[in-house]
Amino acid sequence: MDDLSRLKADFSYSWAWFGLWDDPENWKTSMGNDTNSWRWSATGETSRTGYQTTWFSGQPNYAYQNKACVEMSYTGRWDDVSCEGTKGFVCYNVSENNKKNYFHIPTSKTWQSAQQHCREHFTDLAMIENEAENTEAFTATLGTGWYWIGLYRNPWTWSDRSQSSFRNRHPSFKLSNGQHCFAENTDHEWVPNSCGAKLPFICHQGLPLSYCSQPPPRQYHYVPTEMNWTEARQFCREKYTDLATFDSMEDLSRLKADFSYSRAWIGLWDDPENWKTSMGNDTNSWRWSATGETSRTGYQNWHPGEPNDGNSKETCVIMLNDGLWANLLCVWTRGFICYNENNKKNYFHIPTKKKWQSAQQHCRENFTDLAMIENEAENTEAINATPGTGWYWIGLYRNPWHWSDRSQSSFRNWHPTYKDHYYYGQRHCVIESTDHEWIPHDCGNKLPFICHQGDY
Ligand SMILES: [Ca+2]
Ligand SMILES: [Ca+2]
Repeated sequence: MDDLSRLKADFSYSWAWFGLWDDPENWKTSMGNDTNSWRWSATGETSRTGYQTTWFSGQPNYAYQNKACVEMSYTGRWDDVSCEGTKGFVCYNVSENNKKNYFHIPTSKTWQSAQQHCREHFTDLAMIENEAENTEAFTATLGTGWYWIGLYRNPWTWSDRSQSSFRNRHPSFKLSNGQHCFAENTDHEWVPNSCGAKLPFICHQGLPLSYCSQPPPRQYHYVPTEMNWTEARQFCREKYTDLATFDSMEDLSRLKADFSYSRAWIGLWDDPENWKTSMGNDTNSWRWSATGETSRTGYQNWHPGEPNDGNSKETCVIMLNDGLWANLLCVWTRGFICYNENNKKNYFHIPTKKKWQSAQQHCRENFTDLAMIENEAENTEAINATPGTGWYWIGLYRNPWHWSDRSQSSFRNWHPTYKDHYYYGQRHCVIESTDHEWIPHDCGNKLPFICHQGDY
């Protein structure tokens, strides 16, 4: 209520959105894995197998007030209903050979009382993880009524994934099918509404308290099994968090292999998918100097065979004399094309030969930036601004390398030979030496590797 007392709108409104909702994605079509997904009473967790029987027509629909509980119908199909109703139920035991046995209890009880009864006399309310078990559970019943099983869910989650259980319902709070988002009135009382309705809304700034305590540092694990980079990543993701990410020399100082090795994979790579075949939208994709962002239109005009690996990381782009593009080492000196933007882009050829970065600086001081080109017409205008007899820098570039776990860490510890982006060729994955210095390497080689566990 403290939070609600701090709310103050500076315009008049009758209803406003806030972050509570019951995303149907997590329970309508699948056995999801979110806080508002279906769970089994015996484990308190979402389904391990993902099994769900055919639901009764139009179900699950969640059109009541509180926790949702599941009943098995006279045909064996499932329906979600209010947990407060009373009916017979199905308990289960697990036998020595790990087989579930189901027992029908005809006494009418609420879901929670049924759960208590099953927990006292059996393992729990029926857990059903495949079609055969559903048939057995159904066979245990009389097949003439409705019977509780152990499936339930706690509806509603916060958009920012906070765990807050605080609720302030409007006195006449009532759910209707299809109302999955919450609005508050001027008394800050909450009612469900159809998410598509247009309303003003309340945002919040600041992290939940749980974010304030620093999580424990990443744990590193050397794995002696030799795998290629992709296999190693798969292994790390299954057993730990991901292939190793590093933020600092301190991270490196914590590395300790318990077997001898000469080179090991780490999580740094330069996935060619993001820059070889398209303009891409990843951290290592092509970007325009003027925006620092990947292309808004996706327009590209690469020369056949470009962009390529060359013998190095060619991360700057030139326009050839026919208007086609090629990637090139940024340290070459070339003339270049700047542009100004006033409603329409105007292109200017500067014949002075400069490295890409100096060309960028010149354009930024005298024009808008190095040429940004977002469609065919602009490309024609840019090449027409030049004599068309040489190669000219344009504003396209990229930052190679990113972390497998998508961490933003810019920490690098390259082996001295590889600092300047030479001698890379088709080596898109990174190994570390026993001195923890980094070297680009062919992703297909089989090597030991380092996984990490934890986010920091
Ligand atoms: Ca229902
Ligand atoms: Ca090239």
